[in-house]
Amino acid sequence: MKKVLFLFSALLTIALMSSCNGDGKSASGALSAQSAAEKVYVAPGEYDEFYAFMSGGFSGQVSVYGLPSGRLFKVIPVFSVDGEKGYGFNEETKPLLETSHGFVPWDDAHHPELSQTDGRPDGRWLFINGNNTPRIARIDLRSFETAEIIEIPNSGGNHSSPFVTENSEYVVAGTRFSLPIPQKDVAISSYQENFNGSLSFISLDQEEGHMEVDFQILMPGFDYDLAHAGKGNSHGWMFFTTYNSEQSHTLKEVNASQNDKDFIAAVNWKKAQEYIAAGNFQELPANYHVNRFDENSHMATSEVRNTVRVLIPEDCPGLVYYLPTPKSPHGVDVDPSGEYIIGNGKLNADLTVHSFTKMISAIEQQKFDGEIDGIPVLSFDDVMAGTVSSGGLGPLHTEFDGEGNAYTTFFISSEVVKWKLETWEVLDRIPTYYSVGHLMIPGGDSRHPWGKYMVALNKITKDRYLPTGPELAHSAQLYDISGEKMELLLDFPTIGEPHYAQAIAADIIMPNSLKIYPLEENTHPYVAKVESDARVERDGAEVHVYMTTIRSHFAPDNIEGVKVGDKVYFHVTNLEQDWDVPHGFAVLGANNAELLIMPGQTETLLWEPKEVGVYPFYCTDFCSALHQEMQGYIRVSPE
Ligand code: CUK
Ligand code: CUA
Repeated sequence: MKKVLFLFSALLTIALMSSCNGDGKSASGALSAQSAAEKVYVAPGEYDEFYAFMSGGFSGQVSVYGLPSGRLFKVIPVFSVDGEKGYGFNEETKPLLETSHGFVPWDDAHHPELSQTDGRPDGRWLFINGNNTPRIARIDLRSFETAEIIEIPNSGGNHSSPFVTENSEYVVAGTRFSLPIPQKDVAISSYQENFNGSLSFISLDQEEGHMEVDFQILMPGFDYDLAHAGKGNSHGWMFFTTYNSEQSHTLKEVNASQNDKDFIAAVNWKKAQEYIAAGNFQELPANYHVNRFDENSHMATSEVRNTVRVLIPEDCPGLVYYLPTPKSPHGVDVDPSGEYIIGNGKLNADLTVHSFTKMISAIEQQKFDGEIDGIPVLSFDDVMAGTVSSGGLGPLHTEFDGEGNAYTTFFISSEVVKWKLETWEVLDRIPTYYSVGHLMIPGGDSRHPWGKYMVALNKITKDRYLPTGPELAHSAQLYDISGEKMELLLDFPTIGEPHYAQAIAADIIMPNSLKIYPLEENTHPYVAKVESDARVERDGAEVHVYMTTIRSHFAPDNIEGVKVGDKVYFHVTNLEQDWDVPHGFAVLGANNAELLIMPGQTETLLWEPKEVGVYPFYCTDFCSALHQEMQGYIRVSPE
């Protein structure tokens, strides 16, 4: 056996050596390691070409990578608390994680989505959905921090979210789980009578980025899986997939797979705006939180909203249409021109492409195949533009290179297939390692993709990395798609499960990236802007320490007069005004986290000492040659 293996590898080596031609490519189209390495090599001190933002899946966070190097730059805490940054532990960020269910310090994040202007990612904001406790977060791409989290009412499993319209007029949120709306105590077997879906349109204030639920559409309980916005011609429309037109509530893997076709729901949101303006909506009671971070005070607030405007399709002709789409479609993707709407039926081998023009003409001719709860169903043959006979199995998601080509992932056959729009012919295919879910081309779901790289986001890792026990990091793979054939360049591990990702040219984001928070703009109520303002104030059983940090000391650094049972608030202001000089703060036995305070920022740690004694505190972030000297004591006396 050994001999055979040896012989085989020797033959392989010879084959590889002899088949390499001048450009470093083997005859099979695979790149030699050296040639691939050159394409991803970013020399020390050089910058990557793209920022990539990956969802952290069940970690609840977003991670920031450089492409093509695959280097990890930052993990942005979004839905999960993060002890490293004090996120969700310090008093300033706690309100961001407030919901109608209380403080929820975790979520399952699937789809990052960049804000767009004229159909082009603009680098202002990144949105990401929380699946479990339905939420959408907005990350400010100047600070790379979570700026806002809005809860979605009447939703369960916020999966088809947060896809944006061409000018970021809306981010959307379709519920995966159907629910009684409003919630009530009913038999689960009464699903068909009592359960509904909802599609939420969250408007954006274009200056501040503030999100509000503008309206919801009450839908049949079909399970709304994914979405993408129309663009160009189809601007004003939003498309959502559904995979449970069977309306089954149990054993969905069997029961929700019976119908030959489910639907893509096409929503005319411009029409919705007309109905809203005309007052043709119902105002339903609701209870959801809108949590915002104020950039100057560096404090978040949580507000409760009590009502939501709901449109009922039966009362709003022209608002929603159903496009029959084979075999439990998962992803729905709109090509850069806005004409083609691709439904990836995950139990199908062929891809279905609908034509927006055909859809509109069928609507104009009022050619319907019936209706469901007031929603006209178009005929498959009237809207279909073509099918792609892919030869693959389990299509999930499609992105575009802006050169007339589409790239679709196949989970079961573990590959990416490149095909041509309008001729529907397959041009190329390449394996992924293993079982790819989403893929991402920078700008690949916008009108203007940067069609140079493609990243496959794989679900299964197996033997790709050094073993790390039963759990392995999920794997991303970078491909060069600039030529006719796709070429695998690089494997790199990711955080949590990177369902989806977005990427944008680095030079769009870099010029606006914040380096410090100006101290003079700090409006935190407990700021100390100069060291001489540092002090300790008692207010009943509360002790407020107005503390400052500058290389390499705290002020005050010896604190006395604190008693067991007090609530001690350390309000720490970092007086530094230099880029990349945060200070940390940790106190012995504090049972929450540390603070990591950016230049010009104030953060607050609450500490409730239980025992008398003298407790050291220190700076946790190596900030100067005398970082080790950056420390102090707090004395705790009896009550
Ligand atoms: S989903 Cu994960 S592979 Cu949540 Cu976008 Cu398709
Ligand atoms: Cu400040 Cu270390």
